[in-house]
Amino acid sequence: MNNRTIFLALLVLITSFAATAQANLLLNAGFETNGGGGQSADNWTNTGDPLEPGVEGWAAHTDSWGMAVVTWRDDGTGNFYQDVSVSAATEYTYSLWASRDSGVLAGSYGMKIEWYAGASLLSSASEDISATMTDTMQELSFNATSAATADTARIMIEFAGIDKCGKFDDASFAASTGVPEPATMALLGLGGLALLRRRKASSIC
Ligand SMILES: [Ca+2]
Repeated sequence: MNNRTIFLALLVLITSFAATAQANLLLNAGFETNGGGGQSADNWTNTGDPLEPGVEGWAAHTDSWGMAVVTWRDDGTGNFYQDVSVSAATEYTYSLWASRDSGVLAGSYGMKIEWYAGASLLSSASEDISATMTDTMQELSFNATSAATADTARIMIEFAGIDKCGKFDDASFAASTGVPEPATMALLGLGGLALLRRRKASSIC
């Protein structure tokens, strides 16, 4: 196998991985279209008593708006979510950028996915992000496999008794199958380069 063949083989391999990258199923994932400061974002439902979540410019990670959870409206308990259609028994990756005000946090923040068949809740998966969130925006994510008969997922941020404001933006929910981690891509690239160098070193051409 010559260098050109190896290069083409690597190109096909990387291209095939790229072709399987799955689309973000969430609409208005950056909360940019909304009812104005303190209101809900289009495609998202906010709950609370009264509404703790609402869009704010100061909660943005990118562009103009992010979803904020404020502590001054009530008891710091509620959620915001969006429903999307899913395939059954399929692994998905849920990620978003998040931060919270500094200081010791009372209560908890969580990323949660609820799996439904029609209107029936089948099961859920959640990740407590209270200890991970800091006062600097960072991307948080976890993977979960949909229930055997699921056709809908409710993608949610929930909070209970929190006393520090939260900021959320750039959410993503996508099938995770076939998408290599960036580290895997980097290793593939390094491996390919090493292979080419070794071939070149031993080449008599
Ligand atoms: Ca945004």
